[in-house]
Amino acid sequence: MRNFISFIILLLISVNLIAQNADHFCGHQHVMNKLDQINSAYKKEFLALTGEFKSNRISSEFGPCTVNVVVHVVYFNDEANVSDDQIFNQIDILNRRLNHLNNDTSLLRDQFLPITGNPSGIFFKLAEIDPQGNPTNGILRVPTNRDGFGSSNEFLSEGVKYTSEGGSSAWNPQRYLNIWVCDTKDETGMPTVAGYAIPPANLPNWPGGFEDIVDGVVIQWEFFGDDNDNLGKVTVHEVGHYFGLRHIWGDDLNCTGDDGINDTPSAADYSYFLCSQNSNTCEDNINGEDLFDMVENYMDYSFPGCQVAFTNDQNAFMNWVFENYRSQLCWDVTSIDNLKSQKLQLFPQPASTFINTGLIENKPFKIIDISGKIVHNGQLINGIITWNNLPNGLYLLNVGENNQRFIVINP
Ligand SMILES: [Ca+2]
Ligand SMILES: [Ca+2]
Ligand SMILES: [Ca+2]
Ligand SMILES: [Zn+2]
Repeated sequence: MRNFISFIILLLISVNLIAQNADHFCGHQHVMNKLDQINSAYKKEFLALTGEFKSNRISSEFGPCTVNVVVHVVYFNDEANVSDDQIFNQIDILNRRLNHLNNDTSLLRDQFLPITGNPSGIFFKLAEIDPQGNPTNGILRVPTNRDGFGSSNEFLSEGVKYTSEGGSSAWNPQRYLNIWVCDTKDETGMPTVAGYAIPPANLPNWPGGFEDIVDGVVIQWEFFGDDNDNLGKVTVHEVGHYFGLRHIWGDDLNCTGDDGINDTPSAADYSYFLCSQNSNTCEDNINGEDLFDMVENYMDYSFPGCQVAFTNDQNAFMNWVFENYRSQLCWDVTSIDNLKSQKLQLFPQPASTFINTGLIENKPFKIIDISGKIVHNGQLINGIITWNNLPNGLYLLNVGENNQRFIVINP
């Protein structure tokens, strides 16, 4: 093990080489493992979600709709204070690559043409209004005295999401896709990952216990934008995870692992950052064909230069997650007044430890039980109310002029 770790450290002496090492590439497995530790049903519930999609989906029809993005550039050295141009560039890459509008789709082999071409319908723009309703350019530049947010026993860099920990606190994750661009390096001086994503907290594959984990995307700063060997693909890959996608090889070393998506060919393993066109490690039947391992897919670990597509089903899955669980990310300046005066949209229901109001402003609230007694009050945080102990029952939530009933059932 020690030799292996030394090997990894040697391998990582050049930061560009992170992209050549699976453990240090995308933190998805670390995220999955962390969530599975907190809730052992996590992976099982994830499979239930993809099963629900498979049986209910007809086509991806939501949108097009534009996600409001806030980029937190949290920098220790000036070089990590990435330029506005690189930020604009990364947003453009997301728009193109999630909608099959990139100009390198000719790299797709013919056999993948029938399963690609549809857009996700998900577009991105830097936010123009902040959570207080003030104009913004959607970019927060935050100097920090922390030279890295990772640690060797905790691959994730969650501290970057909190101003109190030297990072930059999230804007309401119901209303904004938060992207943190930072240094994930640990005590050894090496970045722990190129990036990772936490999916939205109200996905059905995100059961109780995770409401304290702020969703969004974290990117090692050298990988942001296209002025690097990665060409902005890490962020595309992580936004894929953010909308619920998994790795196409199923995160195992055989053909059993399933990403839950019908039209992505299974693969025994990831593609070792190569672009090999002759690899067909698992037999599958996709529209009657046994397709090659799809190195062209953003959710593989293949050579970034050959990653040019999501499949139609991957795009439809992201669209379905967006429509059913994240449609509040999509709003524009003209609707800001509507958002401020909107009705409560309480979920999940029944609730057990928290409820999301869908509100954009952090207003005071009261929870009143059936006898008329106020049992909990305070201020909304990112539109969410949490509590320690509310007995099972029916409650009334009051926020300003709005009143709505909800049910609590403790598991
Ligand atoms: Ca598949
Ligand atoms: Ca596999
Ligand atoms: Ca195959
Ligand atoms: Zn990944």
